[in-house]
Amino acid sequence: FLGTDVHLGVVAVGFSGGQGKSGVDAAPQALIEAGLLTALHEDLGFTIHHDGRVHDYTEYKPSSDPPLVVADAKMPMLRPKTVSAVTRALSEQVYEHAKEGRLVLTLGGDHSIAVGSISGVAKAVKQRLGKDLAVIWVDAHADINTPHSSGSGNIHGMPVAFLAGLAKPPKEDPSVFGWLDQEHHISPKKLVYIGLRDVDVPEKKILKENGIKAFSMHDVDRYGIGKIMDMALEYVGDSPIHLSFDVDALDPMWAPSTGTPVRGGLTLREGDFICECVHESGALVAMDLVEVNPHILDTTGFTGLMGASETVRAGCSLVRCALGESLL
Ligand code: HAR
Ligand code: MN
Ligand code: MN
Ligand code: MN
Repeated sequence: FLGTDVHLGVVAVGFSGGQGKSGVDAAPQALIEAGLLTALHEDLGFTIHHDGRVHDYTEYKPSSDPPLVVADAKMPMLRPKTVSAVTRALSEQVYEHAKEGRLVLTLGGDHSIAVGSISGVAKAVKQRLGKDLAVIWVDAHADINTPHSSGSGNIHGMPVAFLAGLAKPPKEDPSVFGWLDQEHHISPKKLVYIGLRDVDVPEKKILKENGIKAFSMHDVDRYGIGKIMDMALEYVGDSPIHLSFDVDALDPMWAPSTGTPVRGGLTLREGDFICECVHESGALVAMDLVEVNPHILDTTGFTGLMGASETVRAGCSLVRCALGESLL
């Protein structure tokens, strides 16, 4: 049993405020009901530290949170105070696990929650190991818009910009992500994307200007997923890895039930392979699984219910692979 004596901290985040569709907040419950945590304990041998709750963070939500108009921005930021407060609370929860040396699994929720999970792990890794955290971001999208460049105002399209310090708390309300400080940040040089195929024009500019490593679906087709993982892990070097897996990186054929599906994605097997390689590196310290939306029905040729349960199944498979299931 590889997971034997490995302590796994689990945070279940039922949060959807980083985007406009409901249902993604139901994902942690669906994943847990599908047996994910039981499998991690019984089959992989992890000691699981989970408070038994799916957090909705209502206690952190401000009573009023109007769209924040930012000067020269195309769109106002949506639910800024809420996303900031929720991710701040999550950051502390994740930090509490990571500082004990636990591997941390965060079950989202939309991808805005990565501001919380990654910042909490980055801080613990700096303190415990004196190292910078590397992030492998597997996604159809780059999620690196700033409040200025975003065409939607949805914060799930911005987490990387705030984490990498490329977006600052807006002048109009500096309390929004004002809690993020140096120890929470990641370096743009320690970030690798895999699976990109729906990147906004201003995001492409941000990637280029900051020399950020990105493997698009075009690169996956050209090199094959085996070579992509060799290159990604070589780029990461000996840094501890946070794997942030957006289920929409998978083709909608495998993961139809997600808020912003994009055709031409990874097969489930390629997604599992990414997770297996990260596991095999021995450097995994945390994982997010996000954007599973069990309530979005009929997004493809699957019947609605099938699409939702297949997406939950795919999500469970990705997590199990990252935590060592495929090891013989
Ligand atoms: N780039 C678009 C935006 O900023 C779409 C963001 C994407 N949605 C996600 N994140 N599921 O990966 O709004
Ligand atoms: Mn037991
Ligand atoms: Mn994403
Ligand atoms: Mn995405």
